[in-house]
Amino acid sequence: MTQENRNFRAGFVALIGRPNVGKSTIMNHILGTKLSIVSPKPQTTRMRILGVKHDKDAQIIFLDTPGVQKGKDLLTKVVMESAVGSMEEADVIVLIIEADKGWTKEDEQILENYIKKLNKPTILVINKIDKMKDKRMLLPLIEESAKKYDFKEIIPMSAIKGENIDRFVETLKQYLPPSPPLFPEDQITDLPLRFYLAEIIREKIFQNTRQELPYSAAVEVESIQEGEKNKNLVIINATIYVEKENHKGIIIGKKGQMLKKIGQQAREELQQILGKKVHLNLWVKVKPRWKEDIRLLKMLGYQY
Ligand code: GDP
Ligand code: MG
Ligand code: K
Repeated sequence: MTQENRNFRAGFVALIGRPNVGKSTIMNHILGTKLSIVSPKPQTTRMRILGVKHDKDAQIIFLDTPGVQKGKDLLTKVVMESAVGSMEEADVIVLIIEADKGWTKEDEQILENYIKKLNKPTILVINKIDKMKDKRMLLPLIEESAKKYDFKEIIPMSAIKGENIDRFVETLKQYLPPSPPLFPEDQITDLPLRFYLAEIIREKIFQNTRQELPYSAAVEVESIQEGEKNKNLVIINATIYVEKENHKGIIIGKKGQMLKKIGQQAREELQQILGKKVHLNLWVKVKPRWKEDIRLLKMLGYQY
């Protein structure tokens, strides 16, 4: 074993925080790819997405969790279980709060109900410092945070501007156990391609529709096939499930305009990801209470 190998570290990091604090943005910035979908609406992330950062001296495996949330339906329960599971699996927990909002009641609850109970090395990230009107408020917020818990480090950050991300990565490495790499170097996620592509399509629905609709939409990629004659072509068939008839109307839009726009945007991005020409066939189906359907949830990848 060389000196370099002996110093290598590898382990799991859970990014925890209420919806919209910037978990996906942080992970994507670190990985340099758009692995986790980002949107201005809360709860865009439903699945546990594993992203692997490969460095010379370490391998950091991120668990990008859905925001810790409340709700009675089965979907919420499954989502919560995966967030808790991530924390239990992790070597290091990262709690993220927002600089401009300070400690909210929900942040406090996550700290009390999960983090204090798990008692693992925890780093606090104070994200979105670019949104702070008065930068002098940062120091008091750091002091307030230090009193709440024995955080290993408190790191102010602007994920969107990339500020302090490098310092964050270096800090994380210090808390990972010595270990050989756990994943091959060319692998950046364990998320099956089918689910990843479905997430891209779902992101386009989010970005184009408003109000309560996106939360009731799910996407299933049914098949990914190579063109019979043209090997540079990929044919993707996907179904968008919604809970209500009027939601179907919104997604399809006047004269099918909305569905066309969603399809076009998704197709362009899928082509980039796959490096091939894509034919995307999208259907919209009404499935009342799909969030309660265990079989469908499994099919959509919400349960492992
Ligand atoms: P998640 O729900 O915790 O995964 O949050 P996302 O990563 O999806 O981010 C939610 C929203 O916050 C998106 O609109 C991001 O662009 C935005 N955001 C994330 N980080 C920052 C930041 O450092 N500064 C600002 N101004 N916005 C951010
Ligand atoms: Mg997210
Ligand atoms: K979000």
